[in-house]
Amino acid sequence: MEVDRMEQLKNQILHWKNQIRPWLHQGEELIHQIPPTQLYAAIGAVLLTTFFLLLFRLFKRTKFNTIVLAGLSGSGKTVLFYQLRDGSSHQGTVTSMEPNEGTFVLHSEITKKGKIKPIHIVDVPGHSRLRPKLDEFLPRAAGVVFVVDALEFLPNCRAASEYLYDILTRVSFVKKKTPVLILCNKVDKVTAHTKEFIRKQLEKEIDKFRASRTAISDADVANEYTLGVPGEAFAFSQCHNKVTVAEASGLTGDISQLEQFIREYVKS
Ligand SMILES: Nc1nc2c(ncn2[C@@H]2O[C@H](COP(=O)(O)OP(=O)(O)O)[C@@H](O)[C@H]2O)c(=O)[nH]1
Ligand SMILES: [Mg+2]
Repeated sequence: MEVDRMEQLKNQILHWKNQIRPWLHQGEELIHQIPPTQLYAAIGAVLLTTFFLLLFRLFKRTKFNTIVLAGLSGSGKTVLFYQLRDGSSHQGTVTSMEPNEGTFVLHSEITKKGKIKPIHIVDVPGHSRLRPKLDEFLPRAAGVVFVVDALEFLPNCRAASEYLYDILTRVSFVKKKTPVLILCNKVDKVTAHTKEFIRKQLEKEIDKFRASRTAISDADVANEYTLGVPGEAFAFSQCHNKVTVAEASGLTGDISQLEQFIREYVKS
């Protein structure tokens, strides 16, 4: 019985083989008809396409979705973080000393239909002791939001400029051309300074830093990118990174310009 079945199977296979043989033969002849150069070109094209497809996928996966909120303490970063996440300012929460971090769909986009890409937002505390945290987050940033207190701007102008200068002169940051949004916060109060005024003051202050830094020896500034155009007053438009200015109020939830910036650099 067993032997019989084996025999049957053998015959079946033989039968298939005989049927396929002419096909194989035809295929072989066809390949022989094609000039070898054309054959190689075809194989090359297939390999190249596969390679590029793989590369493209790799590239897509490493697209950053991190937005860094930086700026002095008290500028309103934490409130903005909560507004983006929950659509509420969560008044009365303790001042955070740890980076506030989260990956979420923007509150304003929750009701949107379709697949929405979540955004990773990091609120880096402004305390100078914690600024080394920036080294961790800046390289992964799709964009940096530098929050400025538009109410108490003048007393903080120098410190804010120094912080911004520190970010804008990091060689790795400049090379990546990470976009920066200077966000003038707290515009809900009538005494808030305008974004144009704030931009000009920051430019003036950075110009002073620039002058004093270029006097330092070259060894010290090896890791530092030199800002601006020599002999010209500093303007953000001279930066390698795209720097824009916008307004917001974390308190009232008027954050549309901030959300626009985020969506420009983290596509949904
Ligand atoms: N008027 C006003 N006050 C704000 C606004 N955003 C934040 N604040 C206040 O500014 C203070 C500092 O805010 P916070 O988010 O903790 O700043 P952070 O240190 O940058 O995280 C808090 O007392 C907030 O209530 C705003 O848009 N308008
Ligand atoms: Mg905070």
